[in-house]
Amino acid sequence: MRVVVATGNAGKVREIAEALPGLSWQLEGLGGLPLPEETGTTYEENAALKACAAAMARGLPALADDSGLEVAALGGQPGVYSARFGGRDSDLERNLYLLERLRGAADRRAKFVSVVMLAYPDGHLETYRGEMTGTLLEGPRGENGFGYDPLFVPDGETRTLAEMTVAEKRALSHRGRALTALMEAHRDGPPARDLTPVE
Ligand code: ITT
Repeated sequence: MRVVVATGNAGKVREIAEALPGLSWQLEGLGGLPLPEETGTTYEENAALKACAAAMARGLPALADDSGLEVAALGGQPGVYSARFGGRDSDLERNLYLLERLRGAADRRAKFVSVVMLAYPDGHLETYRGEMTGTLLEGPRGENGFGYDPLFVPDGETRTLAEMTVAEKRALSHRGRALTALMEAHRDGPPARDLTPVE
């Protein structure tokens, strides 16, 4: 099956490609197709916007991920707004802004959430969600990954996500969990679905 990977984030592309080799899918890029503005207030809404736009434009199933970091001391912010946190333009600036917002905070617990959606051109949607809890350091460590990875140490680990390989991150990450659920659902072909029109 040909599947469009509907993301402009190169870090996500790497993780999605690494996580799905068990399915003999032919993953394709956006090929210049612009993604819609993320006007939703939930991960599900934004993932559906991205996946459906790509599926309809390309006439192929499309996979999108909407994700974010929820910080306990900030009441769950930045959440769905993680890519635009503080209006900062780069991962580095957003990490510095997060450190500034958390300066002196004793509670450094945080949670990553990923909602992966597979949309078909006929409008059918499959949704998979994954989460990962951990703590935020007071300074960055590691060169791998993207986004807030250099600040985040998953529970039970000593290394940040940016000190792990793509495969190590997948084994415990929010996105890895969502993609594993997708892969299991598709191991024997697409999940059975009822296409009877709703009366
Ligand atoms: P697309 O919409 O094109 O997929 P995006 O980066 O804008 O790319 P989101 O709107 O889902 O994606 O924003 C998610 C942000 O949350 C992302 O830019 C990072 O800042 C952060 N984030 C999500 N998953 C992450 C991860 O695994 N590691 C580090 N940061 C992550």
